[in-house]
Amino acid sequence: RIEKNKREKSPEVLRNEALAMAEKEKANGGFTFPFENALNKKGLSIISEVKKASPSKGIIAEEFPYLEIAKEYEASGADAISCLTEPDRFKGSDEYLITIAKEVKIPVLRKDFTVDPYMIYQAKVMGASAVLLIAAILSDDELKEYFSIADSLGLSCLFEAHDAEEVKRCLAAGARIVGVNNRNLKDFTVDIENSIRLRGLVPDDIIFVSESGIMVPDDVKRLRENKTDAVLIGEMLMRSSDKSGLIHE
Ligand code: IGP
Repeated sequence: RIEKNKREKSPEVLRNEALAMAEKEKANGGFTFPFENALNKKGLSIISEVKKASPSKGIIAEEFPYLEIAKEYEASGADAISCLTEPDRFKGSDEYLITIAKEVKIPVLRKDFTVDPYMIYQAKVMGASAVLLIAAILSDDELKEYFSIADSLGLSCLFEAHDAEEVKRCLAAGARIVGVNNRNLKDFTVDIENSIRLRGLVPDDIIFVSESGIMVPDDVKRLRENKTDAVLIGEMLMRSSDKSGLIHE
């Protein structure tokens, strides 16, 4: 029901609501950008993903007590949560994010295919701290425009790239957080070496995230050794009873 109400808002009303929230934060001491702060801490940060299904794996979790999962992530030391809101291929929902953001203290990334400014204002109103900008589906101008809208609302952007060209485009758009997806979206194969290969293209003062296909503690070890600032882990944590992923040192 919540989700329906949110979507029924006109772009104008939604935008004003998001801007009002941002103004209030500015008046109360300014934006704190909690998502990037969480990833900026010393050592490897963990972004734990709440995900029911994916196009490559189908249904991952038959039972999906999303709020409990998010709370377990938080209790196990996750630095941030990634919540899928895309309803078709990922069986996500805006309502999941709204509830989780209200109930946990760590920042929440809206993991969706941002293709319209509306979705950024919506993310703000829903309580997200960050949105995803995928270089493969956005033009250079869109990357810049969406980043600037998010920034003006106090939202961080996770820029997602999967090859050298896209990493460069993200950096040119001003990215402060670059995530390299280890999943090849054409054939769904995963290879963590993809982020290791591209690591050197991203300057040290920019947060570097490795996304997808991180399945065993050794993957994490290898990424840590290669100066990765944060890992984004979905399936492995969703299937594990240990929501820390056994990856904290
Ligand atoms: C998590 P995995 O392999 O740990 O479940 O992957 C995350 O990186 C993946 O869900 C993802 C994603 C995306 C989902 C990466 N980029 C873009 C939706 C949209």
